[in-house]
Amino acid sequence: MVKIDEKLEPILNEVIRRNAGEPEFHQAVREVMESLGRVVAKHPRYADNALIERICEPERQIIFRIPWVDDQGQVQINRGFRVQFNSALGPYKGGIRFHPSVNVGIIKFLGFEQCFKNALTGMPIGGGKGGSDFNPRGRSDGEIMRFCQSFMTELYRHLGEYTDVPAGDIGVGGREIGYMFGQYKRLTNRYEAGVLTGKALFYGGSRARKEATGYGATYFVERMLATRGLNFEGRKAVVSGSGNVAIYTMEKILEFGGRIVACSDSAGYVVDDDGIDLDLVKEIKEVRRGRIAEYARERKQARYVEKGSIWDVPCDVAMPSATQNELTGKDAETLVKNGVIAVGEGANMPSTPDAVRIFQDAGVLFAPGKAANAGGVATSALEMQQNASRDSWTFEQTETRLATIMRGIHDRCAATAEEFGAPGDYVLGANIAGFVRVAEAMDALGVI
Ligand code: NDP
Ligand code: 2IT
Repeated sequence: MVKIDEKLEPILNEVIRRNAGEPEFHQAVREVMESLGRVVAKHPRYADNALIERICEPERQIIFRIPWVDDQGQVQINRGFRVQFNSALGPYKGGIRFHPSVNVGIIKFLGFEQCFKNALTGMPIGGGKGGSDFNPRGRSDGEIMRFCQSFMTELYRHLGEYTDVPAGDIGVGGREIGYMFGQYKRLTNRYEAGVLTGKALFYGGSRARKEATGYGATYFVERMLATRGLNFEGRKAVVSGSGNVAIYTMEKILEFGGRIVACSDSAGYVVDDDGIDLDLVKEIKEVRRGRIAEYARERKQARYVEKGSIWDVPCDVAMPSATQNELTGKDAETLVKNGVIAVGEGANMPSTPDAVRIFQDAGVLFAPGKAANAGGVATSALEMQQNASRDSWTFEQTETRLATIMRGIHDRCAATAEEFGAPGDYVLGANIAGFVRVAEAMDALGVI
């Protein structure tokens, strides 16, 4: 573990003490603290007025009961969360996750990361995150709708286009956003398009939002490769997951001339040496809502591996795009041994701390999630802009904005890393650049 600056260590210890049993939150805070030592050494005023302590404490945390009736007529209970972390830069902004693993610590880690990610985009959005331990797997459309309605029946009072603007995350896509928007509209009697992002086009959604996280992560990696005179052309890529982020990461890599050799879901991974057929993945995941194992049943040259790690598949570029801590130190060693050049995190915190260290020590280009996957939330902010002006932009216009934003984030991280004496360290660059923007805004607003 990296040593924490002596001014910051007590802050981290206090975060651990008062948020007991939340290892993901501790991990996310620790990583930022590891980077901030260089900032407080250069600019001691950032350690004044309990600024860093305040940044680690969410402004508000909401936990609520979600009762709903399943198709058998049984009453089910889930738990809902919204952590409104920081609104110094704008309304709380961040996704909603439906997954059985969701708990307050996971939502808090995601909300904490979101503050710095959103700051990095340069757009007027604060940080928040929400979700539920509801498991959508195997649920009918009617069950999903009733669940989303019950979720929103409690949450709506805490939202608003100037207050808190959720979007999708794991288990929440266009269908769920539609059901939540419908219930919000009904409860408030307001057609307030800007209260949620990731909407379908016909009721205020933005073109390119669905593609934005994956496309954005690939733009980031392309720019990072270019710093070494490299590109995607002819390169082998492995992308974990097969959800929203993974699918559109694969699409952009293919457009850049790369080849996808493997993708996965939580049950296993598929390897296709002819190159993954993305149309088939989309059909299985987006249309049928099926499992990735179906891919190998329909493509004879492909193989499905039920146990084991997708990171055993040799590649030049690895893009973990499923979930937190999915890529371990052992996986990182394997990837390095197999000659990986670049790793771009599409998911939030998918690499464990020792994995990150192994990549950086081996000189592998490494893009942390809070920078590389910021294209999703940045395009959500573009959706908010379109809603505010009652406008709708073309795909090209929106994607061009996204590409410019991603280049900006890359360059800001690279320049900040250099300024603080760690050239090429995108983790340090992202943490410091994101922190400084949040800190400046908080400082200007007084003790809040
Ligand atoms: P989806 O629900 O669309 O897809 C998630 C994918 O990851 C599925 O293939 C899923 O497999 C797999 N997965 C989920 N949980 C686990 C787990 N515990 N172990 C192994 N695999 C798992 O979600 P997204 O694509 O939207 O999100 C993926 C990641 O990207 C998350 O970390 C999210 O926070 C992050 N992200 C998402 C953004 C967005 O705009 N959607 C923006 C920025 C980051 P299975 O179907 O088997 O569960
Ligand atoms: O992790 C993320 O940045 C998201 N899930 C997207 C958040 C958003 O508000 O678009």
